[in-house]
Amino acid sequence: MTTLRHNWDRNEILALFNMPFNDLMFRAQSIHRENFPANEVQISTLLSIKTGGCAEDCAYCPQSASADAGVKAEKLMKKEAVLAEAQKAKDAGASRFCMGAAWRSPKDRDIDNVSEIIKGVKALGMETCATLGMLNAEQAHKLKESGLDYYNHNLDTSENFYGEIITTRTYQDRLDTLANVRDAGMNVCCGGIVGMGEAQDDRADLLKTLANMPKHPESVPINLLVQVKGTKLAGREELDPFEFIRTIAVARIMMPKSFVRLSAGREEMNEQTQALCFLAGANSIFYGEKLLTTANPAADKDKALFQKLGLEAMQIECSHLGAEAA
Ligand code: SAM
Ligand code: DTB
Ligand code: SF4
Repeated sequence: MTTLRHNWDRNEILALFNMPFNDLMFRAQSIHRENFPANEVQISTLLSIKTGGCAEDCAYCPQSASADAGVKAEKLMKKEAVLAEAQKAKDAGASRFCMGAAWRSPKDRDIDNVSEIIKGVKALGMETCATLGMLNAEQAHKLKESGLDYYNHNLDTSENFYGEIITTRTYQDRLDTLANVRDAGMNVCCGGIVGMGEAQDDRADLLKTLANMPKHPESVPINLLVQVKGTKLAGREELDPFEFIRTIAVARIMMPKSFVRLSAGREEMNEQTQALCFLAGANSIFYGEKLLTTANPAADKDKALFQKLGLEAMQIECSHLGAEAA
């Protein structure tokens, strides 16, 4: 039986990262199939419901007002338009609909508007996820009451490297939001980005912070930096794909019952790298042509990949598998 640990130290995590590749894959895949159906992948679709003009200075992000990436600032989408997109995503096979907003933190009026949207998406029979920036306790409760299943808020990287990437809010701000989401009773979706020029120590420390939380996040997105022209991180040296796959495997080993999402960056990856990520224990993806503002593989390309690998879309009833026993 898998035991869940919350007391990892950096050296043992680094030892996992540096195992012989075959040993690491074998260990991660063994843990994966003890806890999840071996060939099922949960599918989420993303929609940017409020794009661009963001007050934060996240160095990777095309939506920051400090970037020059050609992303136009827009207002919050109308409820009807969001519901039409959610219906399309459902028809295409997505079990969860994730809504992103380029806010530093939502205003209370924004929470009211988004709550109405969430109720509408729930009524379509989908799981809901939102990522709206920092939340206080009251806002988190309101979202929970409206039926929000997951809140995505990433730590992005290690505490040590964080200052190189974002200066407009602190690591502690992020941890406080995550605690508010947890206390409100929502599922936590929290991960980070690799390939930003961080060291392996930083990747290990990010996973350590995630796994040593009182409860593992139910969903752990591992994003590969999408290098967007006009952002501060454009032109960074690319991460070796094997190091990316190792990061997925170590996340799977440390958080055995969490969904590990092979998140942004798939458009830039070949099929073989993606297949190794699934072997390493990734069991969730974003599906559909677009992430928030950047490209994701076309749906028919993903269908063909699933077919080649014998993978199936996980049905919504299985999603409780991600829950950690209290
Ligand atoms: N504004 C909210 C916030 O940052 O909390 C929510 C939306 S924000 C775009 C959600 C996440 O997308 C970020 O935390 C980051 O991890 C990821 N992200 C943004 N731009 C990215 C990029 N170029 N490559 C990979 N991941 C990215
Ligand atoms: C997450 O960890 N990755 C998603 C989602 N959460 C919101 C966002 C990826 C964004 C990639 C850049 C873009 O498309 O703007
Ligand atoms: Fe704003 Fe989120 Fe982009 Fe940071 S990641 S600039 S908070 S939209």
